[in-house]
Amino acid sequence: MRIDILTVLPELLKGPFEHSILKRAISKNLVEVHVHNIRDYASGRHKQVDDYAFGGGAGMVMMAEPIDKAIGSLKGKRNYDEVIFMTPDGEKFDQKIANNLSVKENIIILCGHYKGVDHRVREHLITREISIGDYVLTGGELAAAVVADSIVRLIPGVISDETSALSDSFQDGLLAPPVYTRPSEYKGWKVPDVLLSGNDKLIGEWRHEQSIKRTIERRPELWSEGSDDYSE
Ligand code: 6GU
Repeated sequence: MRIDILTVLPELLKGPFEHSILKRAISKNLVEVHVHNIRDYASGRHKQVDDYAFGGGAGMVMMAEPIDKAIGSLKGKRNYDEVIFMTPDGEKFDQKIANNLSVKENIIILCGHYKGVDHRVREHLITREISIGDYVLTGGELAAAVVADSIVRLIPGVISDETSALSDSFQDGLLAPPVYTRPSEYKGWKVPDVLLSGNDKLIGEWRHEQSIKRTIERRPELWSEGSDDYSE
């Protein structure tokens, strides 16, 4: 898989891909992540990427031309499955969208900034618009990093134990059960006996019960949405 991220602040996207699991995924060639500065596609002496909004109002708007040129340059080299725009008024990101994107070959992620982008970009170039939640960030960069992280970890081979992505919270519509590690007792705080029993069947049942209990307590709306699948 290849992810191309377009931004006016490439520095903001350096860190997330240079560490730990994402770094290893990149060095194992399981994924390529390329960050492009939209300003490199701007014309004129000032390399302008934003301008005042027609009709007035506060805030600058990202111009269509540099974005069109950046996307056009990428599309000239390979086919893209999706051109995603990160924006607070997009579709709310969730595990289902992450799963869907993780099987794509090539995707472009455009990070919004300022007051937004010239709407013609959204009308003519963008195939999908994503928000990471109902709050406003200063730009789409951190949101793009969130989306890229959640997609990349689903690519087979990225997480050492492949089954661990399948047992994530949300993957089966349930929150994950509690986990513990050594020592079995710390300051008198005990690990549940069942986890030390060595009985895989009992442990599996306990984890499933805990998942259901935590989902009902913490995220009742997830339980009612998914309950059809677990009615047997
Ligand atoms: Cl994708 N962008 C911005 N600027 N704010 C957000 C967001 C995206 N998702 C939630 N808030």
